[in-house]
Amino acid sequence: ITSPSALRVTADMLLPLLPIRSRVGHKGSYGRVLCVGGSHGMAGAIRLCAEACARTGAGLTAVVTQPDNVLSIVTARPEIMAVGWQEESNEVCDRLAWADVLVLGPGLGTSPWSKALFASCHHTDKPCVVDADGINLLASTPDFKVNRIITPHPGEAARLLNVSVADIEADRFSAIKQLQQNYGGVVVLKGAGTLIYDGETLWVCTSGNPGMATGGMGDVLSGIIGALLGQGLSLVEAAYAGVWIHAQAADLCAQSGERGMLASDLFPFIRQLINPR
Ligand code: NPW
Ligand code: AMP
Ligand code: MG
Repeated sequence: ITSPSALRVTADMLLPLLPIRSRVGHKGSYGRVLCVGGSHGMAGAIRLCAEACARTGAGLTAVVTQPDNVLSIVTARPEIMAVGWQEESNEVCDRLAWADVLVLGPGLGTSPWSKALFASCHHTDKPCVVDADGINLLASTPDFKVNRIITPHPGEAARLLNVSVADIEADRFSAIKQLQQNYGGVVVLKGAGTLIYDGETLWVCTSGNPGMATGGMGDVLSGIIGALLGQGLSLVEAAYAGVWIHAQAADLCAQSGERGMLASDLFPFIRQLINPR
């Protein structure tokens, strides 16, 4: 898991990065984050992403998704602003203009609707987290971007590099370096011993546990990272602090057992970690 050249992410790195909640702060002070995704059957992915974002302290969280998903998302979490997107609609341009940060991909799918929505958003020069099907669509239209974090699991990393999962796992250090060279920005290579690399420094997170091997866990991570970008952390700070908060929340959650953990079970622990006593 570790390499002599990798810096280990630790608890004491987090607090100096989190902005103080000023007594005169308002919701516009802590980031407007737009989460884009959730095709048919995957409303849960974008809802988990958006709720994780709100629970990590973002001032305002919005979702652009399949029209059918809007009601379920806002019913379950009325704090989130959700709008449905159809291919002829300008809604996503308005929302992109509003946003400080974009999280693109959880549950997005790879259908023509997904590809059109991806194309409408991905040109942004705002700080951006690309995850899940956003990564799969990026693999078919590769580009190099500085202001972006990509968060592949080994299956997605294999698609980005056009190699096998076994190749990625055989040498995760070479894989993340190749991903950063090809795609730019910051790369988070997920899995036990998640790696973070910005082209200069390699970080490793040794927190986390196999209870995290459950659907929606990665969608929560992308929302956490989006919220940290919204609160003014740099790309690499948001990436390593987000990975640590996510993994540490999962370790606290696993104190009552790794089996049967749910991605949404992490929310109270995230809140505990970003508000230490
Ligand atoms: P295998 O065959 O399992 O051994 P995909 P996805 C391989 C949404 N979701 N970790 C793996 O190998 C996501 O947001 C919606 C993970 C398989 O071949 C995406 O938009 C949910 N995979 C969409 O579903 C909850 C690994 O990679 C492939 C691996 C698809 O995302 C679930 C899996 O990758 C989900 O989050 C590793 N360590 N190593 C919801 N509630 O709405 C190898 N693989 O095909 O991109 O599928 O990750 O589920
Ligand atoms: P995804 O596959 O996109 O849902 O992401 C899964 C998340 O859970 C990533 O953050 C992984 O690093 C984490 N995860 C999954 N399995 C493990 C494991 N065995 N040990 C540590 N972290 C894990
Ligand atoms: Mg995922």
